[in-house]
Amino acid sequence: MIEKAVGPNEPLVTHLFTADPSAHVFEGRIYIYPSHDIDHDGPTNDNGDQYVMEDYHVLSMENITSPCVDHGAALHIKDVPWASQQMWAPDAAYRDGTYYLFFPARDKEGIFRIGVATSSSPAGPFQAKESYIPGSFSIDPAVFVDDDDRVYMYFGGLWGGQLEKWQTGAFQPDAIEKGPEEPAYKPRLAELSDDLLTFKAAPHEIDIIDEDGKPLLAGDEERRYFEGPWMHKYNGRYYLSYSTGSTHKIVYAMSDNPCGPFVFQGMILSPVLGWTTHHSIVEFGGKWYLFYHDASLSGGVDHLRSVKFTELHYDEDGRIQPISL
Ligand code: FUB
Repeated sequence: MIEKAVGPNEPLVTHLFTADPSAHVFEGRIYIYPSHDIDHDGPTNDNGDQYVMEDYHVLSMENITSPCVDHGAALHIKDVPWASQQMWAPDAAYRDGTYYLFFPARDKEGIFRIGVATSSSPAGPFQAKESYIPGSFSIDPAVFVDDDDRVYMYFGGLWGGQLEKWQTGAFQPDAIEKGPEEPAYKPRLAELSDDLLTFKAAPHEIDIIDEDGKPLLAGDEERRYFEGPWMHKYNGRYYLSYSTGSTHKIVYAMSDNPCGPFVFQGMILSPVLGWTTHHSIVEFGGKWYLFYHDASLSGGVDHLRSVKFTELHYDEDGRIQPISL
């Protein structure tokens, strides 16, 4: 389905609710890989039970002012042998003629895992692998291909995303939450194998520190990592951006190394309508864009969100100019 031309800060599509946009330029077009929000009568809670998504649709735009195309259902949970429910924020990557869709979902035991599906087209449809990536857990995979062709997956989300239940390296359903003075939970990083189907080694934590080199604390809710990581590179430096969750901001930290440590910098996007905030950053035609979601189209229903974009600017030191909508 093709809709009218899209402007900045307007829903890319209005016939679907979409969230968690991961934007990439493939074959000269902007492709957006969002979650597909659906309505239901079930509960809303901190466990994220309201996000009951069952499939993915791929969106694309010829350029930043053109209509947005919905390429239809690209992968349904009934076609993912290992998954039971909740297809949350996905991402995509390309290598050697194949497009890879990375996505989290709960396995048959209710534990979030990260799976892969492949296609010969960036628009799908995608064919899921039999099992999730061995050693994967939690949510929100963001896959970054570096200039040297090494491929990294950043992932992890608190609360519904279960990251705090993995502190020992094994899933602990009754894990005790950290106190506010303890170091914050950290996002995870794993380098992908050459075929992008497995991790080269077990995922490890990434350090996010303040300007004095101290780790951010769990009680520092204005700055600490919550979910929704994204990695991009600008002028040779690595930018790790993410959601602060309970304070509803998109913030970022910088490093000279894709593995960190990352030094906290500041806010990219102020809170939007709705509890969640989730974004991606992409360069197209020499300009930089922030793709994000909010719940304005549904009148504030947080599990019925819409993907939008806005232009992003850097200052001369490479700092991102904060956006307040
Ligand atoms: O869409 C479900 C979850 O909400 C995502 O995985 C999080 O990043 C948040 O946007």
